[in-house]
Amino acid sequence: MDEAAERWDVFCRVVDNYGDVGVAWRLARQLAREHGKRVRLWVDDLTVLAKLRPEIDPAYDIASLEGVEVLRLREPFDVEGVADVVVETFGCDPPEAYVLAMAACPARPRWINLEYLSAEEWVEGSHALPSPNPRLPLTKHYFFPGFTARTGGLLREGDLLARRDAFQRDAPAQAAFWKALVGRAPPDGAMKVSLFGYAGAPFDSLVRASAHHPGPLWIVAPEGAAATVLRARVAATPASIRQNDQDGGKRRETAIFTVPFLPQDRYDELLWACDVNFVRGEDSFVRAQWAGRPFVWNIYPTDDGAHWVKLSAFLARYTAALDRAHAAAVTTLWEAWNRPAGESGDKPGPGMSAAWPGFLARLDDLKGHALDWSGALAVRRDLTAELVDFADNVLK
Ligand code: TRH
Repeated sequence: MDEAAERWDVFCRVVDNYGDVGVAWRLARQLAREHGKRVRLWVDDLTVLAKLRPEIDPAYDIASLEGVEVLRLREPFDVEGVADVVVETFGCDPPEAYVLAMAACPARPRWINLEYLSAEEWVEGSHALPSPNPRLPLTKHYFFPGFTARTGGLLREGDLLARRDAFQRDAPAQAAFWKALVGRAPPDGAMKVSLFGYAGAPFDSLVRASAHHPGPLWIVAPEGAAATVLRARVAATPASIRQNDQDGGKRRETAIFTVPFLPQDRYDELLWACDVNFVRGEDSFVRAQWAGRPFVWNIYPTDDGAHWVKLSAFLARYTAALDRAHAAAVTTLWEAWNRPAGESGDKPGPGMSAAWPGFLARLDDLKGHALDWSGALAVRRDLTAELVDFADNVLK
């Protein structure tokens, strides 16, 4: 550890699920590994980080992982030094005692709020704006991830695409991955689909709509809402049919695998190994784009319906280079996937039965598009590099 290196404190409070800490961990690791920063990552719920990084034992308040000091964020907070740069993720506010200590520093730390990702146009106008503290001599700056040059970009490790390409070119590595995950490699020509979504997504309808796929189709769901629905479905399927499902898809049936929640880096491999990825929230949504494979986004639903605007904004960008029929196939499936299930649970999905085969029928072209999309995004500097540049050259 370089004692002279710039100190960064990254704060994370887990509001729900995995994305808050998923993003905070990725950022902290990259700051340490690729930018040589001395990084402390403060997380209020280490059990969630432990799901993504099983090396973390949530029984302990402190751990060291990949050059990052991981600490439990608890209140009252004992301030042990203030960093040069302070990042709060998703407006989570550092503890009051820490903020007071920031204000008391002769050289005020640079304070950044890393916001949520959106493809909406207003993001460009809000990115990098200052927000002076009403009580203290401190200014916090908003930093918005995004898809355009006038936003903060997307998290992407320096070697990510090279590792992806190497894995996707390496058939034995993929076979070994599948064997370790589900006990065998998929049959030739199998369509592999990963499934991660929110409770209420029409998982059951997806399986039903897969039945007519002309070839073996594997659906793989890490532990969570999708796995719960699929497990119940498998349990309710007569044993004779289940036997067919388990034969590796040779008889063209859909094979369903529920697997444990994967460590975060292994989840990337699942995305790289699949032909279509159903993802959700924020971080898996971005990882699916870096996988360079067609994907379906289950957006985090909000009561006021604002998520539909966010979904449309992304779809408009993502489908802009597609012809009308391909764009419609993507949009129709994404809208069907995000439509809430009926009151009584996962009813036959409005539209999934047509939308999914329509999407699969265009998969070859959509694969090319997904790769082009990730290539176009990768031309931009990644979010961590943008953030370091912002801290060094704008805030200093
Ligand atoms: O878990 P999410 O729904 O997290 C969220 C919430 O929507 C939250 O409200 C929002 O604030 C936040 O995102 C930003 O979905 P997300 O963002 O995709 O995060 C999931 C993380 O879990 C991501 O880092 C990938 C990781 N993951 C694994 O490590 N292993 C797995 O097996 C799976 C399925 C996911």
